[in-house]
Amino acid sequence: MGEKMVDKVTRIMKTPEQIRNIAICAHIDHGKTTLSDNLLAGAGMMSEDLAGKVCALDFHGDEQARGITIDSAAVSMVHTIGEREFLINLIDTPGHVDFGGDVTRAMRAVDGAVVLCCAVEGIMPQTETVLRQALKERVKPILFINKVDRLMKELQLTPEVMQERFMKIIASVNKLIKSIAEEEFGSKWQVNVQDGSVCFGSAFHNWAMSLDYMQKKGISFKDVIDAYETENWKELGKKAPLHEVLLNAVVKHHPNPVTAQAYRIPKIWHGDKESELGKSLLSCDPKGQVAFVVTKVVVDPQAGEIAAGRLFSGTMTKGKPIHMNLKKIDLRTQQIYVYNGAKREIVDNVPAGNIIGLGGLKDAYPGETITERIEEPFEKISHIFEPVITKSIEAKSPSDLPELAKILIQVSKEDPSLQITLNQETGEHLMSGMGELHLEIIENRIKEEKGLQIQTSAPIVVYRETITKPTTEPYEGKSPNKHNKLYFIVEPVSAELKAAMKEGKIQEGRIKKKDMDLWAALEAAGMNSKDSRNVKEIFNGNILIDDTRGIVHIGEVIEMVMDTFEDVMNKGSIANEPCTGVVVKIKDMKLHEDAIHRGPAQFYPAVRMGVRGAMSQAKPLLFEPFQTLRFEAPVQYMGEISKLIANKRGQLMDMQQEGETVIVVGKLPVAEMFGLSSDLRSATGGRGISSLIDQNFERLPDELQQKIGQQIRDRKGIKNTLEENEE
Ligand SMILES: Nc1nc2c(ncn2[C@@H]2O[C@H](COP(=O)(O)OP(=O)(O)OP(=O)(O)O)[C@@H](O)[C@H]2O)c(=O)[nH]1
Ligand SMILES: [Mg+2]
Repeated sequence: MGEKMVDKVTRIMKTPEQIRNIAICAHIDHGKTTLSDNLLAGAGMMSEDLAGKVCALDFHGDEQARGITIDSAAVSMVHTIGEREFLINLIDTPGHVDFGGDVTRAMRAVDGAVVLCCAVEGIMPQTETVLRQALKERVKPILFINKVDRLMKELQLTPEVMQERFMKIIASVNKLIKSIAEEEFGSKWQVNVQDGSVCFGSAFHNWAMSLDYMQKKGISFKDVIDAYETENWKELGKKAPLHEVLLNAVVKHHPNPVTAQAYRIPKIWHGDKESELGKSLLSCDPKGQVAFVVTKVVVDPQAGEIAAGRLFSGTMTKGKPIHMNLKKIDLRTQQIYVYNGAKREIVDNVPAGNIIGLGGLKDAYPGETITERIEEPFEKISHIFEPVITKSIEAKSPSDLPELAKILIQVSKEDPSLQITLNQETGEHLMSGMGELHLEIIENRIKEEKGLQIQTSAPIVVYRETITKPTTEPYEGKSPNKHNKLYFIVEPVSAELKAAMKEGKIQEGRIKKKDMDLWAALEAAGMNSKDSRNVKEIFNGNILIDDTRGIVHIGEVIEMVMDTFEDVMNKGSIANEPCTGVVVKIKDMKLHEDAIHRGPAQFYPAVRMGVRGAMSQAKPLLFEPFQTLRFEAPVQYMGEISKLIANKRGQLMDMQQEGETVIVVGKLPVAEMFGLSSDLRSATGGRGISSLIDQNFERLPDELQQKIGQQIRDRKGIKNTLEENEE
């Protein structure tokens, strides 16, 4: 008997040069899971006959039933090139935008991405989104053009037209990489046929080609065409097996963890690079301090919570004392898992550079940084889109309330794109998610997988509060004892700064030290250098600036100002909805000499009064979520689609005809989008599809401001706090 697979995996894990950490990502349905299955089968970790037919990586029942991926799934496999063995740690990601948060998080764990593109559909909105997600984390893309069988079998294209189609896809992907990536990577990471960073094939029929491979094996494009003419594509799968072609390309073009961490760490970890941990992170040192980032939490019926993620530094051993930097908890590691195919196996220790699972970390959420001592955590993993719809949720039987609370905590760990809040006024739980499907899936999982009977409300949209003009003079906030006075002005965040924040160029959080990178990023987005140096905190798209001078005790009170700033930004004064796009500047402070008279009980109300008061003078308004959608349908439905958009308070942005197909881009308020997919189906005889391009919060029309504000307040059982402030 040869070496057991798990022993092989654990052996190669110790040689970083032989590791590749990759994600498979694409627009919905382009074939990611079929391809991932195929790779597993090729590596001998799944029966070849099943590959492509079962989507074995869609572990959940609902994924199988619906035929879509909901959760990202990690697997590991061994790939051999000549004499050399490589460990491929792979994450299959979901394509539906509602689950896009999982893609963002997976990108933290990997160094390379295989971007799939369906040869028939071509570049779709999510193709661009996944490229953004990858490049933001400095994850290097390569391209796989999938479903090439359909070009021949269904569309019966000639070789020339097929090649033209490939060239068009490649050119578009390169244009996107160039425009999205940071300058130094934009040109370096262009994909091309010549060097084999572009492959094409059929995940369904188990074959793939790259120029490299074709030259090495003496296969020509004509062989591919012939195989389909003679209905002999099985042969193609033997001549050019998908796993061999694609994993060769992965090994050649994707970096090993040591190479990758040298340029990824400066982007995703903002601690001191000269420190012991800093050096160890940059070199992926297995002898250094442990640093692990959780990217996915899975609740296993037997094993309990498993936190999967990337070990960037040190060696994780069983029983090691560790610190969770966000939760600020000390504990010891329990089980350490590695992946052997799709199976989890318990091991004693794993060195840096791998994707692993940790058992028994009850309080770990995705995004957590686990180290040996208290350390600077990794950059927050922030998803491009925010939750836009909410439902209230309650247990059918009141006695199940504690169980519901427990399950909701579990669910929000498994899926941090879901936000759970408790409405203090009414005592009801609210869950906010990315879209209708997202909430539907969560609801069903609570019922089916967790076995709790629940009831939910109809969905409502999530609003934002913001201000629309600057205040003219400072607003005074006074402490209840009248001994402390603070003065605030507010102004809207500029469009340029907003864009920079959305693109992740500006990091959120409290600013503790001189952060030159942040100053530079703020100034690049148009902030003046005096303000940028005084920024104290960036919170949910709001900025706190200390514009005071010579206040002796400021160091003792600034934390309290920040606490209250967050509090006010979490609950705006119109309807307790979260605020965004507000710059708060502290202009002056008059503080009592004696610390005893400026404790939290005095300070919080003073800051709150000052900030809310200033905002009430700055024309506060409600913003609502808008989605920009791409509609595609046969050209005769052009009129129907424009009508659909207009009827939903939408705006037509673009319309283009490509052959028999019309592509329409429209921007619609989410509040009018409930049931859109069935409306679209009936408007287009079932032949129209839509996909999300972008999402933004924009001003709610004036005639709706009063009405919606009142509706939200009624729903939440709050009175009009804005009027209170204006008294
Ligand atoms: N003809 C053909 N069909 C394919 C190919 N690859 C995948 N499919 C089919 O496309 C559909 C979607 O495949 P999946 O692998 O589930 O796609 P996915 O990208 O994982 O989908 P999501 O995870 O939901 O985004 C299935 O019906 C597959 O059988 C291919 O190369 N050729
Ligand atoms: Mg899938």
